[in-house]
Amino acid sequence: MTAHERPLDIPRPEQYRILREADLRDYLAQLPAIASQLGGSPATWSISEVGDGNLNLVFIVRGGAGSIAVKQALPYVRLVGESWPLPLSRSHYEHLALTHQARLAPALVPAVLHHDEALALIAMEFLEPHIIMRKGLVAGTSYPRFVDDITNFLARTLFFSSDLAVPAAEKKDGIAAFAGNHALCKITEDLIFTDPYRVAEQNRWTQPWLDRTAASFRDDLDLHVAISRLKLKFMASPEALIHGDLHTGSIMVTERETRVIDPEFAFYGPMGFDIGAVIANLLMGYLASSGHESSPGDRRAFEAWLLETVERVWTEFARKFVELWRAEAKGDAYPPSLFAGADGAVRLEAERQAYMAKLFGDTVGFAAAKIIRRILGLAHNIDFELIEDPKRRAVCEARSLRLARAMMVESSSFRTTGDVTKAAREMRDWRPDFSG
Ligand code: SR1
Ligand code: MG
Repeated sequence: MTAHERPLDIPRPEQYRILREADLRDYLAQLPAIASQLGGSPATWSISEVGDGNLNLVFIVRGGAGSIAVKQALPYVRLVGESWPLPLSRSHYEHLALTHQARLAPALVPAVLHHDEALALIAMEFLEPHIIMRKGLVAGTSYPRFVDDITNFLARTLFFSSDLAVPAAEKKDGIAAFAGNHALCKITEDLIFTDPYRVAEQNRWTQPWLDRTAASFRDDLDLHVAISRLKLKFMASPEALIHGDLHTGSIMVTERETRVIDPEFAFYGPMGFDIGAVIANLLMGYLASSGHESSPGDRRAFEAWLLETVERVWTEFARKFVELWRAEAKGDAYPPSLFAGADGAVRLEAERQAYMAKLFGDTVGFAAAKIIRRILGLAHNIDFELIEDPKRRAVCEARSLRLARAMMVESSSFRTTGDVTKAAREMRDWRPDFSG
């Protein structure tokens, strides 16, 4: 049997049921390790469903001795309803990815306490007092540990699943192990790389202010070429095991800690998709910030931190990734025997720099795609949505769309992170013309 034929231990429909709070209590009560971690009698546990994401149920269970989080996949997209079925197997891939990430970056992901394939359920360490980073950014909070933590996560998870670090056979087994997660990839392929650029029933934007921009994006062939190149890269570049949905809603933070959650979109894809997701969400936080001001300019210091963070996410990631490449290159790519001697070492180092320059280009393109989808596509984010005055929101969104279009189409103007932050700073005070 080849790796591709290996049966996946995915939930069987007849064993699956959607858990209500009372069912979950009974279910957890018969798991000795979990019951003792919660402590006290199951009847006293408080259980509440708190999921505010687009796909799943999330419960917080509090007992006398401790608390846990329980995530259960629904057989459909929660945001839309039963009309949009979605495989439960995403829980299998999430568990696989969490296990992989825990090996490589143990302090940066929640500990898994229990996994039930049949119920598509994962019980995890409850992160407290962590909050979803996106909420913190809307409130104007900066996070001093974030750059170091997220760049450790990115550099280690991406490098150690790439052909630079692992032998070819192991890498291909990895690709095969995640290949079945194609329904989640398809969501990304449609919602990020296709729908915002065409008429699609589920698209929405802040009307009427963005009507003209949305129409122009549907007619813009330069943009259509650029997004199609990115889509192909997403579909056909199994560079590393990527998280696949690394926005600031998938990151939990305190001022001292960072944890990456929710890797259900994981598969072997292009590294720039993950790095771009982080950078896109920081840029959206930046361009949404003026919409959350109580008085003009009162968030300037926070905004400066966000742009500095954009720059440092890339430079620290690149530094750590190249360091790993110099020290831990045990994969089959770039065989050392081809780069022997002083000249070989010089050429290999130059090649590393060229690789990083290309990865930076991918990152900028994917970041732009992630911004556009949050403003013109189905799934929006609270950075903009919580700006109550729709015209004020539209101003922030129009600035973000203009920046993202430039990042995607004028890629030669974005060679460094400084180019990106300079363009974002210029966009911060641009006044869109909504007349006509
Ligand atoms: C229908 S799912 C919409 C979005 O939610 C997830 O968080 C992903 O970002 C996906 O694209
Ligand atoms: Mg998610």
